Amino acid sequence: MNDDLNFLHIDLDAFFASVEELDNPSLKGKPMVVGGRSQRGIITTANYEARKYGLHSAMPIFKAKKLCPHVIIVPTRHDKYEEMSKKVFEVLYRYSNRIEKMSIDEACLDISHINLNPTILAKKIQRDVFKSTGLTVSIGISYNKSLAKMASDWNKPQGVKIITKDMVPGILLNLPIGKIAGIGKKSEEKFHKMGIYKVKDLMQINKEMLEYHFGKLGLVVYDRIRGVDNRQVETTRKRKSIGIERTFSEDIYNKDDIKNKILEFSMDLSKELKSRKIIGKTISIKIKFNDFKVITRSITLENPRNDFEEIYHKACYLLDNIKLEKPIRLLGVAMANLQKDNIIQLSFM
Ligand code: TTP
Ligand code: MG
Repeated sequence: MNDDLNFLHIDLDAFFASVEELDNPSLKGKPMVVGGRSQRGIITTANYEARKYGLHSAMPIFKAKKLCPHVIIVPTRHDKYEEMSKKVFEVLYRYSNRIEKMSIDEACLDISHINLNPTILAKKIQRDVFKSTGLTVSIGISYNKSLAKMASDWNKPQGVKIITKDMVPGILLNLPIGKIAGIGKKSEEKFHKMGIYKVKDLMQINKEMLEYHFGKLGLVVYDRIRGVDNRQVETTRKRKSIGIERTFSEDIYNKDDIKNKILEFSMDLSKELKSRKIIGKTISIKIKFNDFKVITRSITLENPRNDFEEIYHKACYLLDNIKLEKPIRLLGVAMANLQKDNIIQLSFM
């Protein structure tokens, strides 16, 4: 096992700005922010060029213009960012079914089942996301959720950082307290007023004192800086099945024709499962007759599979046990009872 390094946090680099650069490459290398065009607008994000001038998220546009008069301002296009975010998550689901979506550009993956060196895995994911979307990401890997998040922010953009148990708390001591997940702007200011700026200052404060001043947050912070975080990845989507289903332009009656369709669907389904690195135990078929009566039949295998031969043979077996009394207008083949295929082959890299 990967020395308990079961958490992978991924965060897109300058997300909204990078999407805009993809659509308009002439923006690359120039200071650019995404945000409202009006004077009262604020920046949603700045590309890395603009960050050199001190521009950042939530800064008013008028201030950005003062700091960098030649900054290019691009209006926000949420639909486009949602679409790109979806594409990124599709890539991530090829690696793990246990994914927690933290925001539009951020996710935490449970990678406990992946037997790959974590750096190789992170680089592989970076390459795959880039190949599918043209976007770059930073990745952090650690033995708990908050450290993985911190690690993903470590050397942006395109960073990979791994935090192992023996590195904590040493590696955290010189960090500004604002880097600790859970400490927002307000509590950061409160800490500053108490003369606490860095994690090493926080380390000096005992648990009772932290609880007294910050309540529950104080206790969380006390644990976090000592590398204690027992939260699990909260799966936000759990697919129950993956299937291929189609309504025909003309009803089919002939059994050989139906089997030909099953052959085609089984191949597509197997390809889909393999690309997501998923195996399943329950194969089912669904038939809708031309009077709209629907029949589904399923069979559960001893061991999970995703090869087309098994899907095809079992689906045909199910078909053979259905009385085909009328022409059919819809056919579906699906796999349920899914699990992640543990073996990620290095040769695929
Ligand atoms: P972030 O991941 O915080 O920022 P980022 O991806 O632009 O840059 P980084 O490389 O540092 O990760 O946020 C993701 C997107 O969310 C960001 O591109 C724009 C949007 N956003 C806002 O709309 N308002 C905000 O205040 C922040 C912080 C982000
Ligand atoms: Mg980001």
